[in-house]
Amino acid sequence: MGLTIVEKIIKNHIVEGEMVRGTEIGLRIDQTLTQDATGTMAYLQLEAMEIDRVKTELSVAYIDHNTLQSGFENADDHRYIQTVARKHGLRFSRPGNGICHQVHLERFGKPGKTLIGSDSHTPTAGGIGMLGMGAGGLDVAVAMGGGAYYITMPRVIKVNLVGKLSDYVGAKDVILEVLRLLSVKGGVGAVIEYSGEGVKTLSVPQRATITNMGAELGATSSIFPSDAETEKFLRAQGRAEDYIPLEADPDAVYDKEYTVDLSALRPLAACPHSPDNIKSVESLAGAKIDQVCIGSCTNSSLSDMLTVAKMLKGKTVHPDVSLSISPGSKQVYTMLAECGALADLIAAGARILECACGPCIGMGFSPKSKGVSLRTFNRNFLARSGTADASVYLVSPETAAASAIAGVFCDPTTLGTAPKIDMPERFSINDNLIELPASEEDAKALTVERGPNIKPIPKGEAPKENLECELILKVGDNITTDHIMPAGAKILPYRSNVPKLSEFCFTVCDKDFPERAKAKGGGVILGGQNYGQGSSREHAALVPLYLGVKAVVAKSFARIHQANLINFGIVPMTLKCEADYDKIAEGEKIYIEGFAEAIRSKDEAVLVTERGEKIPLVLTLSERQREILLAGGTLNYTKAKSSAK
Ligand code: MIC
Ligand code: SF4
Repeated sequence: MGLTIVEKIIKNHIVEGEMVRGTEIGLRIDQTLTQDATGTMAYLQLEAMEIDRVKTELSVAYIDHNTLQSGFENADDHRYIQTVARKHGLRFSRPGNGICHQVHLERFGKPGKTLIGSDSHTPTAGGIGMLGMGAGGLDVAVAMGGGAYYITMPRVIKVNLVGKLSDYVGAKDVILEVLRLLSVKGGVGAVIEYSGEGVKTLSVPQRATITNMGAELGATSSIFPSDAETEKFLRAQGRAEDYIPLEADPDAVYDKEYTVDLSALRPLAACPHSPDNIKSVESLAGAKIDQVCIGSCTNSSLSDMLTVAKMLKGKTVHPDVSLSISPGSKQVYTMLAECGALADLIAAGARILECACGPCIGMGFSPKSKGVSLRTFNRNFLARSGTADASVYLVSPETAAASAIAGVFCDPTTLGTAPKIDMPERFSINDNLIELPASEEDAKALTVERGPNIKPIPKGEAPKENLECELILKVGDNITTDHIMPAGAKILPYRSNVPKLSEFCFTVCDKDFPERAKAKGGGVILGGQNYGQGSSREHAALVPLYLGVKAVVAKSFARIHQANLINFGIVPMTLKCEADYDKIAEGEKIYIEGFAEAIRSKDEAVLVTERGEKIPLVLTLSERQREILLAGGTLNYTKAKSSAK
């Protein structure tokens, strides 16, 4: 039987388990990446596990999220990460060098290799045929130490692309169409593989836009074949030697197949507050807008920026619209400057930001009250922009630029023939902001700098035999990690300070939650479908741990968050019967007899409510995960394992 692309990569990297769908497998990881908002925790954990030098082929620490630096906190974190990287054998991408996923694609990603990153958009690397996966910082730390990364052997969904995109229809419209077809839950447990004749018509940056936003499908990863386009891109990056061809066998078996006709696609928009709430831009045309933001790891490549520059050239941004542009990397920024396109953007009235995540993670550029913001980003979750009552729409750079000029939603296909963008034979290459680590010998004398904002990591505890506590919070479906642990300019500086961070936990849903959780000494949370979707931030598990949360019961969990809960010793359990969700009320006392015993060896447990309702719960855990939970989390587990050795 033939293999899919992802199966070929897994076959070359599997170190534990069998390639049987739905079972746990361990993979050897070739490369890792971190960004600063999750990186501090990852490196604190690397240090706690006493890993002196990284054992991967390549590990890179990027600074791209917390670059506002409105106090000492971010700068302290940057210096901490820089000194850890030097000492422990990582490359360090300095602030100003760009967004991790864009830079990694340009300078480091390799077809056929594995990459995990402490950021959910790590699958961007699938644009060059690399298996990139988002993970919690602790899992990244383990991989840096040479340990395996565990996932459930994924289902493989094939998206067959036919035809060719029309003028002014972008790669963003392709992934928005896939989101319309599959929804934010449609990719759970799966890798999305793109194939078909249409693939050849898409450049690597276009493919990367599509794989990037596969994160919003809940997918484990997304991947394109590695072909002549991939070779062209790598050669233009001065990395022709990194190319290998990679495609699925003709008789590969897929779990599901969809076809997207690129020629039939029209510009689309994801409407508030979910990336799968899709409408055509045509149906929104004429509605007033207040803000446009172009950039983020989804749409900040040179070709995106050049397209926007050509559309804005000689025009002025509408007086009622504020337009921000953040190029994805120093390479993109430099090349925009070199060819004069930057001058066109500035002349049109764009507000040029540094090459970083910026407004995508609420670091500045929040919209006005009740503002309508069009963004080329990948997430429009409630309040993520920093303005709770704003309406954020996710669109292509083409739609964004056309609308910025018009002052209203504008379908760019009404503008006639699109400008032609020629990609360079060779990108401008200058890695001077990527610092190399100290040699192993020199590293011994180096000290790691730790500012006062860096607080110790809370420790998990072994579970009690019986669990008796309160249901301290009940929430609905599709709760994101932005609900659990919001980001933004006010909160992000505390990513390495869990006690301070805990003051903001779940406040988007319930402003009293942190106080209540503290007063009750913790308890259990009840969620709906797809609990914990979105970001990879392990703070969404660490902070509840700090507040005393012992278990989360939900209808279903998002992959990375479920792994993070287990890593910190919080037990994820699902409702056997979804209708039982209605039988438990917030504030009720609950009891689980034989809680620890269930974790040790059972697949089920029964939760009894104060009113005597008996609710069966399911524990879907591998042996390894049971051991981790019994040890009170991965840090305790790894330490116990290494001292046993
Ligand atoms: C995001 O897009 O939500 C982030 C910020 O990049 C996160 C990581 C984080 O919370 O630091 C992600 O996607 O994993
Ligand atoms: Fe940064 Fe936004 Fe991409 Fe997250 S989604 S990595 S915040 S640009």
